[in-house]
Order: sequence, then structure tokens, then C-alpha cells
Amino acid sequence: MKRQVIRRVIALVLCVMTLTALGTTAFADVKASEKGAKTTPSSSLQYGAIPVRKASASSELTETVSGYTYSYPASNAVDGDITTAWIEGAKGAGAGEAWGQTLLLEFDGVYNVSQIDFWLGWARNRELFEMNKKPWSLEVTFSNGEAYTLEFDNLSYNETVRSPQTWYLDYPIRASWVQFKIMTVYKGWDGVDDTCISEIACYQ
Ligand SMILES: [Ca+2]
Repeated sequence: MKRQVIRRVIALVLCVMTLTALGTTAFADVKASEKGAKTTPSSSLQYGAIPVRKASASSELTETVSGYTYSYPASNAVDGDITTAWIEGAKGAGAGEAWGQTLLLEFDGVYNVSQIDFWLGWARNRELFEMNKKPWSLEVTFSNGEAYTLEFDNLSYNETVRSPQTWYLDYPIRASWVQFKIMTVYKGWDGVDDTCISEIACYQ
């Protein structure tokens, strides 16, 4: 399968991360038994996929439409299904509202991360994909303190469904968790301010 390769790694920042973000809010656990039970991107079945013990986020969108309540939790980003998405739930309007929103993936152990695949936007269908925002750049921070900023292509719905954008790390990073912070976004329709990530998969 042809992959979209992330060509731009903008900056490397060594920093000391604190775990203050951890444990402050309870979010849904990702159960291993659920993984792979749904529509699964082919790469999720690759040898070396790193199991995620828990996914959490700084905010998660919940909305009520025609009397039905829908939620878009962090666990949607690691459920093996590119039609479900984590959607940030930051309040307010404008291009900058999603800035600083974070998605945290805690592995079930310590792994040497060598590759990360991204399906950005909400790839449920073409209309929802084009309506909503998706990350343009993400700051990626590992539990060992290494941080990178990745810049993504503005892929179409068809391109996103066809294959992920893949980051091949220059060298494996030993980590027990990885955090993704939204820095800049590609806009969708006017007035729609929700930024979506359909799936992220990490590999050894
Ligand atoms: Ca998903």
C-alpha cells in the first residue's frame, strides 16, 4: 500500500515533561478485546502495532442532535476504525479554538516507537470530512521528553481513506506514552469549528 509520508518534521525540542496532565480526568479505557473488532485499517493489523492501554484528551465533544446525544471520545482515535473520530470539545469559535487541545495515548508498557500512522479529519463520509477541521500541525511529545512538531498534507477524503500519513522516526524512541497537541488546523466549512482525528496507530 502506498503511504503518504510526512516530509516535514519542523522542530526537535528536548523538554522535561511532567505527568500533571495524567490522572486528572477520567476517560474511557480502550479495551484490547474491542480492538480490531470493527472496520479496521489494514495497517492496524501490521506486525508491531503498539497496544494502547488508555486514551484520554484535554476535551471531548458531546453534542445533541434531534434529541440524540453523540460523543466523540479520545478512544475513537485508537479503536481501529477510521470512520470514528476523536473530536476536541474546546469552547468558542474561530480558527484558534483548537490550539493546545491534546490527545494522550498510554501504552500497556514501554515500547520502541519507530512509526506512527495518522488518519486526520473525520473519515466517516465525504461530507463530514470536508465539513470539519483537521490538524495541519501537531506537536508530538513522548514520555522520555522528546518532542517534535509534524506538519501534515491537506489530504482529500479519498486520499485519507486510501492510506494514512506516516511518520517514520529517524530512530526508535523508547516510550510508555505519546501525546499529540493540536497546533494549527485546516479549515472545513465556515462556522464549523470542530477539529477531528479519526485514527492514530503507533508501531515498534
Ligand atoms: Ca477511529
